[in-house]
Amino acid sequence: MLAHAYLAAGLLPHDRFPQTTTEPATAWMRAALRLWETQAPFVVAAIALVLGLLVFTTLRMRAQRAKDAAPAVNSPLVALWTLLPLVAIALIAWPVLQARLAPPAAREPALKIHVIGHQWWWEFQYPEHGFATATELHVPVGKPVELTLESADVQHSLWIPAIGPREDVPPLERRSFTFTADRTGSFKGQCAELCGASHAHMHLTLVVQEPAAFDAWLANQRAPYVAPTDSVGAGPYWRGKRVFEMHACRGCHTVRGLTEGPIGPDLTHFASRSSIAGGMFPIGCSRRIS
Ligand code: HEC
Ligand SMILES: [Cu+2]
Repeated sequence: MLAHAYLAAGLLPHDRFPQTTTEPATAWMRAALRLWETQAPFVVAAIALVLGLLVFTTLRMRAQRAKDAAPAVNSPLVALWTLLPLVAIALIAWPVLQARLAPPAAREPALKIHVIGHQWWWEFQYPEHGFATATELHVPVGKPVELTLESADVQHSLWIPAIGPREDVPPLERRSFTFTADRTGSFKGQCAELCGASHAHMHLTLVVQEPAAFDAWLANQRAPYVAPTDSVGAGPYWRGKRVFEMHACRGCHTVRGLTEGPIGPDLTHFASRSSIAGGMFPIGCSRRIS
């Protein structure tokens, strides 16, 4: 409710801030949001009470000092002031701890994805299906998905606010978590650990799809590259392929069926992504790097 009130107030316009925590897509994140929404009014009330008392007592002390009277110490009141915050903290901590310590529902993942953080892009390997892609992570709705996280270089942190936990991706370590997206849609995420010059441009998009649409996506990604069919020597696709093969591109990029570059994103189906280069450029934008 409260989150929606903020949204309605225009404080968090969705189109400008798509990485919002107020539009959850997992049970975990819904619980976290509920916790925040139930506690926020009490926190605001507590702050108002404390600030109000502060102003009130300051004014009173001044009046007393003017009369040169030593302020009387009211011991029961002092005890109350000490105990009240303790009780308040316990009341806030209890549901938080409950939510944090609750063991996640152990469900056998329906899909396993290796997530590899690179400076400065996210690689997504689908080992059960034999392909890798970048920047755009596709999962089926309603199925538990296990993400295994690794870094190719420095420490990164995977954060897709709609699904919940922000998980560090340190080098030389492997971490994992499982989530089940409960609605379809596109959800923005971002590397959340300063990892070098282009860290701010290390975006990703989680695309949650109906199973049929997801299977169609899988089938397309699994397929090797398609050779250009336009006129040899003159067609733009053919010329593009030649540039790719003749220049250093092939040393870094894999196009399955054509090249096996181990460094950059797999480009076999890069035109199927909605954006490239860590989400900096939407596909189809005519930006040229001279
Ligand atoms: C030295 C290795 C290297 C060479 C050579 C290279 N690239 Fe890349 N390329 C990369 C890396 C690394 C990235 C990822 C950069 C990022 O997103 O921050 C990338 C990103 C890209 C992307 C965006 C892919 C995506 O999904 O985000 C395209 C397209 C691309 N390169 C095409 C080319 C072409 C065409 C050539 C040759 C003219 C080329 N690259 C040469 C390493 C290389
Ligand atoms: Cu980063």
